[in-house]
Amino acid sequence: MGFLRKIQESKQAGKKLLAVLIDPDKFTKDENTPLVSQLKKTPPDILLVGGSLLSDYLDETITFLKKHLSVPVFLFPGNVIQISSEADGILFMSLISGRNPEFLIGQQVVAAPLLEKTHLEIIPAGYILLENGKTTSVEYMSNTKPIPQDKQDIILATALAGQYLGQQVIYLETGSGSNHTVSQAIIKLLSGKLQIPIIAGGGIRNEKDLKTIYDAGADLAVVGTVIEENPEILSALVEVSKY
Ligand code: 1GP
Repeated sequence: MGFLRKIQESKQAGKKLLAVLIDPDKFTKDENTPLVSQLKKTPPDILLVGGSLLSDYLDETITFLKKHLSVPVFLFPGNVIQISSEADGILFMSLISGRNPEFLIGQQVVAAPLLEKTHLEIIPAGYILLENGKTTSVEYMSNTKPIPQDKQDIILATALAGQYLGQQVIYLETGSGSNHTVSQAIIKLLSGKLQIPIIAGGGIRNEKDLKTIYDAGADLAVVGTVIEENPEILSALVEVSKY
């Protein structure tokens, strides 16, 4: 089963999924690191690999992850050079909160002929960047403005537009290392109105944050920084995702 099917079926069944974001620049390709041991012990449902800016090629990291773990590995690309045929799939994102044509369609056009040559599962994703009180890497690198979290009508309209344009998931992002998660009110509002699954990421630091995100209606939550800093917390987070 492809991962899109999995997330759709989980949504229908009211089940929750957990993704761990791997930044290849911060990842050590050694099976004895606490992070890799923990990923083996309590695997999440999916690994996302990518970042706003990478200083190395992705292939080796993905090959390593595929060799040592039996979890689907999907690309979470910050730009078109972050494509690898070693992965299982790609979140094919359009940054719909922004008004920079390069991240709405430009990079996607450059990527499409490369993707056509791969076996990757391509999941069309509407990516919505939300304001979190500080300038995030995504905001700076994409040269787009995040939507303020109190502009709920604009956030909803953006997500609905994504759904009507055919995107299969909506990804709500406050940015890696953010001090705030996506607010519960926003996730609640969108999950009551959208038919497609909701992914939420940015600022999830503990079980309570994760539970709040799930209770609000997110179908897949993404954690990055906290797992880099404290891999052992993954077992508690995986447990929350299965409650
Ligand atoms: C993925 O940007 C997030 O959507 C990851 O954020 O690093 O804050 O967990 P954190």
